[in-house]
Amino acid sequence: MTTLETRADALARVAPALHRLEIETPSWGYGNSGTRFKVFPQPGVPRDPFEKVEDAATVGRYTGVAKSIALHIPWDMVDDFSALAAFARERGVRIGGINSNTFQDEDYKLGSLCHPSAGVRAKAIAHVLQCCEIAQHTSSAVVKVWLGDGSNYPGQDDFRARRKRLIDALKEIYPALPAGARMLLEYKFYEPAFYHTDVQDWGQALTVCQHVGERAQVCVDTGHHAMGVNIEQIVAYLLQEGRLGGFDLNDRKYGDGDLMVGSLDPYQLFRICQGLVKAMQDAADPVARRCAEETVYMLDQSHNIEPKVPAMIRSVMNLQEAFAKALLVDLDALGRAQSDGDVLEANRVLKDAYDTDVRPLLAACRAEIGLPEDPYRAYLASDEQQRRVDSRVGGVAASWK
Ligand code: RM4
Ligand code: MN
Repeated sequence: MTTLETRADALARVAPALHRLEIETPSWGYGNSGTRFKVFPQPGVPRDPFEKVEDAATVGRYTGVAKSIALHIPWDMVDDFSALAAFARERGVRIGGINSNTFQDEDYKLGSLCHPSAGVRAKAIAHVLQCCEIAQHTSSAVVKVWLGDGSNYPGQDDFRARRKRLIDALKEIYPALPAGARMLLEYKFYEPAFYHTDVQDWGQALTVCQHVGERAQVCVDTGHHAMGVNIEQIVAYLLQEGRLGGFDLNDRKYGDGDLMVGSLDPYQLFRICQGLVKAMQDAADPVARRCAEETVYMLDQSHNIEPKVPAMIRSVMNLQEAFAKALLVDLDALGRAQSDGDVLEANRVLKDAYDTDVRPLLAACRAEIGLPEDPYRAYLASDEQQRRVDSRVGGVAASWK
């Protein structure tokens, strides 16, 4: 924002884009979770996918932008997915991406889609095909594949052979995607495998997608990189290739921390958003522009010690703040500074936008459409949490394992 710009100008510029920004929350972020050391249960957490949908709908109601919930199969298995989708619709949310899970079955010890045995690969393929079928019932536009595949010791398996198995498997699955739906392939640099991971980074994910088909795209989980990796640069290149499918958003200090997005490094989140906002307005690069417009913003977070619904609300607000700041970047001034080679001015333009306190602006945007100005405080002041604790007694609380 330039110093001359008024709050009304800023509001007019930022509000339409902010109202359009849709954020997907993950079903697993509402259940109990923890580390491999301990899962700490909380009272009032959902006991089944329907109650997870209720929580997602609550986040949607308070924030106005969390309009879909991602499912994880088999964690969210139900008998009738069309009924779950209808239940969601009645509460004002959609079923979003269907996340496959090929990392928790005994058979997957040596991998799933990359496994040396054709039998195990067939089982993993059948699972992802089942996810495609579920996507059909829920009208989901995304089927996501994240693999725990890899090896622990040098010599354990052959890199190229495994990659070929993966490409062949995804090619077999691809035609089963619902019409217009996309396959998102997510990378992670290590874990659970410690020596090599089959889809370890964005380049590996991208080249596999290129073999599979146009609608195979890369998912960037912000927690899945080595320290210091320039994620906004990766995002820029994936946009340019038209292959950025979506984000799994979270934050972390070290490994895959699954902390609230923007809680540790909001400046990095801002830089990522800035690349997206710029691409959305880039008439000279229609591929990047379209790709940015279709990018899915999903939160991939597990709330281990913090209350879950308010953590989700805060995460949504953090992302909105990063986006609002990105929208305030004066792109003309930035472009001029870049072509003049004015290093300091270019950086100032970015930093000025980042340093703007956008919270009053966001409060005004929300008020404009009848939402609470501060969704987090409004939720805390309501009886929502108590009602959950009182009504969700008995049964088994949903948990990530
Ligand atoms: C993985 C990856 C996937 C998520 C699972 C729970 O590390 O991030 O996206 O579905 O965790
Ligand atoms: Mn993820």
